[in-house]
Amino acid sequence: AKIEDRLKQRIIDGDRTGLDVDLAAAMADGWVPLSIINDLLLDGMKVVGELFGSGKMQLPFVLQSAETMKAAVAYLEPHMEKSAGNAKATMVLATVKGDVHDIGKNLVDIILTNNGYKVVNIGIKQPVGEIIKAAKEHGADAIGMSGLLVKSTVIMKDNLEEMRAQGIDVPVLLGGAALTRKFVEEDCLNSYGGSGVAYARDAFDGLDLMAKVAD
Ligand code: B1M
Repeated sequence: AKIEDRLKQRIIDGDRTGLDVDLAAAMADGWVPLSIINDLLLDGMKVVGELFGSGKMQLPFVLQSAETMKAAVAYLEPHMEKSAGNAKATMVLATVKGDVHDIGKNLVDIILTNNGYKVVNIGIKQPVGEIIKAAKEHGADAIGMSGLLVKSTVIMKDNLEEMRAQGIDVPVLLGGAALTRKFVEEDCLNSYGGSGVAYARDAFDGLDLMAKVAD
């Protein structure tokens, strides 16, 4: 099979044996690391999501796919283009309470970091208190919340209310597969106000929004 198809299939199969060799071959073919992730590997992850959602794939196999994705991103990360210089702005980033999905969050981290932002990535399953604490401690210019479960969208909205109650007033970026722009821009905005809430469809959207914050 072509290298492109092989890489996508590796994510679907959770097949890490020889992954590095294929990734190196794709780069040698002219693929840049970010395109490998966005155009090939995430395509595979989409299939995994569909198979899992329709009951054709069991959770342990989804986990293997996720591990393969993580290994690929870890391999590619040092090869990504980086912009040097001082941190333009700081984001505190977390996956919300009750949610373990972190591949998207970590991509946001990598892309912002490689573009000169400071990211304080506090991990998964983070209660709002921890997010607020980190934001204060690090003087965050923005807060990013990620969550993939439908129930995470409700938690994000609650978090915004708690942040407002605690006097947090920096832009908040929300991302993750279960969110919609409408939910963020209508329902969530009402829960926060102040510096505003923005919806990021993908990690690059997140980068554009951070650029506005840093302006
Ligand atoms: Co889970 N899972 N999972 N899972 N899993 C989903 C999300 C699901 C849609 C699958 C499905 O049913 N089709 C479904 C949710 C359904 C729902 O809520 N209605 C689901 C479920 C049900 C579950 C469990 C409940 C299963 C169970 O235990 N029975 C369980 C939940 C555990 C928990 O959280 N408490 C669970 C567990 C897992 C694994 C551990 C096996 C694994 C996660 C491993 C890990 O992350 N370390 C996993 C995976 C891999 C998925 C799918 C297949 C893929 C997710 C992924 O990594 N995508 C997923 C299917 C899907 O999403 N359609 C699914 C790639 C990633 C790059 O995309 O994170 O969306 P994503 O990030 C994107 C954008 O959303 C955006 O940028 C990224 C792209 O550039 N983005 C941001 C994300 N965060 C952002 C933040 C920003 C900006 C942009 O700024 C702050």
